Amino acid sequence: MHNVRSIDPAAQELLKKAYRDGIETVWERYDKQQPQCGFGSLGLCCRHCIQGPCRIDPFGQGPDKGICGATADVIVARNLLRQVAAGAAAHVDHAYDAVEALEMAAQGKIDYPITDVGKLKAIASGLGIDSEGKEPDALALEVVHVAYGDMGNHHNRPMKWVSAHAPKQRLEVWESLGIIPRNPDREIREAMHQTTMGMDADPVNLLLATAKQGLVDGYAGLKLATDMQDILFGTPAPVVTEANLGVLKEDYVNLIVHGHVPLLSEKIVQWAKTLSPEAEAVGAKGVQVAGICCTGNEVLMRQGVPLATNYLAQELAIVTGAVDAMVVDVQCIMPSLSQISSCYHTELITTMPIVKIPGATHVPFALEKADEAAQEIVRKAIAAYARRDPNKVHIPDYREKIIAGFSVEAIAGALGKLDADQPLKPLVDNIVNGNIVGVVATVGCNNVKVTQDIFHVEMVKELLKNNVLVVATGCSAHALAKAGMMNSEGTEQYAGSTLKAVLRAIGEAAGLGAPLPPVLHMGSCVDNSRIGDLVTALANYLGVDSAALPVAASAPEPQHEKALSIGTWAVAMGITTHLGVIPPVLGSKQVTELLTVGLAEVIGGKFYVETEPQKAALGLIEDIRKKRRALGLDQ
Ligand code: XCC
Ligand code: SF4
Repeated sequence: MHNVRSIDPAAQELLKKAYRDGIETVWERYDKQQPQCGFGSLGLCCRHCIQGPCRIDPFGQGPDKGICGATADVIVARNLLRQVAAGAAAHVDHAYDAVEALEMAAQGKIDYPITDVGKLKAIASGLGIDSEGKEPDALALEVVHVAYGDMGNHHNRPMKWVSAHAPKQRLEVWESLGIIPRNPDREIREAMHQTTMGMDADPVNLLLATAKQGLVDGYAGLKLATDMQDILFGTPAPVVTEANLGVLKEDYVNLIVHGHVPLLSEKIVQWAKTLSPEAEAVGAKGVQVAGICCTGNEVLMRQGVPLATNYLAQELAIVTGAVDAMVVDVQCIMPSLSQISSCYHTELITTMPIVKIPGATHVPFALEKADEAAQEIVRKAIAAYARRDPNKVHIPDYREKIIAGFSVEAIAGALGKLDADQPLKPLVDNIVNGNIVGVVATVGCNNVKVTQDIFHVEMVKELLKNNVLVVATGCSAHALAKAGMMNSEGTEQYAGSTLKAVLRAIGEAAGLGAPLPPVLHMGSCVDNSRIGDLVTALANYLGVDSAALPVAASAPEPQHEKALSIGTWAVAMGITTHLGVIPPVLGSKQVTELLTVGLAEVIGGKFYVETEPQKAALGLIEDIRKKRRALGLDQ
């Protein structure tokens, strides 16, 4: 139960309006679920066959085995593997759509550009493809061929996307553990098979399979999706805009894009500009597009579209009464949006064949007809504007300036102003001399079990104060953006003295006229691949294992299965990965011990669970200091 539901002032204001308007939100539904099932919370419930459900008594007084004989350890490990595989499936499905889009774009079958030929060549070269004298379309098709080759690999060879992009020393570790994925679809299928009734009963073997799913997620999901999207839409470069629901405008048609895949939202951003005269014809000043969740991050990074809000406040966006249309693609979309939209004039629009919500309008999105779908959606928003009831409108007056768009290329670009030949050198030098103690990546969601954004913000304050540089993605990035930690003022306010000096120097050299923000927005959740790329580049530059770097990760408020998959990838990279919400594993001492201690011995990384923000920050700093000492950077 909550005393405070959110620290976001816009959300707080809208919660009061929701109450007045008689709207039930995620927080009320959470309260109604109390107390939540103890068996489920501990991971001790199995429904993998229909002799069950079976549950293990955590107090040792009731049954200690399922009907088939599965123990608590087996049930917990199987459940975790399924969750991580499900998260990986979501990302791989996303990536597959992006590969298909690049293929069709290169074949001239769809009206999508190949925007970033430089990135295309860089990816081709990483895969060992010679770009000399080749047209972009032809080169793109060769890259697509390799991607499809991984997706359809019927041999026992490692996925090329893994072998081409992973840190060299990591490949040896994964090879020795036998966890390098061959084909993402095959691995996900295998995980489903391995966890069905009467299969694997060895918790250690199940956890290794889970680690393999982490690699599936990291390379066939995140990395592949980002690579394809950068080629199509461009690699992000710094952009300046604003975050929080105050970006909605009373006199504009407000169109929110929500979900994860930018294939449609890129088109919507484009058509919102083109069709602006039609909005003016109905008395609006134009069309304001704003983003929720990771689709929001995608169009922020590349187009500078402002952020509306993150996961937990998606319903509250509609409660403003000022959202004319909300268009959703995939993942993290609350089914409740339909009910809430019906209490206002908001047009909720679903677009994907696998995401339909009763009560929403479905505008089917297909790559071949993307422009038509985007136009139809923008026009629906314009039409809804005319139905907006001014008496129901309340836009909270909160927005924070943000600088986003920090791809690895953009970071190298800014640092390159200090050392053009070795752009990573200034960062590394400042890590070596201790001006920057280390780097923490904060990623992942909001979770209704935690006061919205509090863990992200409070933990990051502590990290910055201690001169730790923070990079962020996903809903964590939204939280830190809304809290004013992604602008130069944030550096002055939150960064410790040595970190501040470095950020000032970089900001000056890069011609920003102000310090670099203390938290660098690296994009959506699939853009965690960018953090992976940065870690890989640092490891290769220093010639050390990524597990040795003074780098850590944290998902302070994780809710989605995808967050577990991403975290598993980070652990497989050898990185200590903090979780601020306890996943359902405590029912097994063995699994819990392996995840938080035992795994580190074989894979170098581990999960670290701490539910108090300051303590979590200090724990991560302690971990970073240990790594610094091991590298001989500190005494
Ligand atoms: Fe969803 Fe990506 Fe989590 Fe936010 S952070 S709640 S997954 S939108 Ni990925
Ligand atoms: Fe019960 Fe075993 Fe069936 Fe799971 S697989 S429901 S533990 S009998």
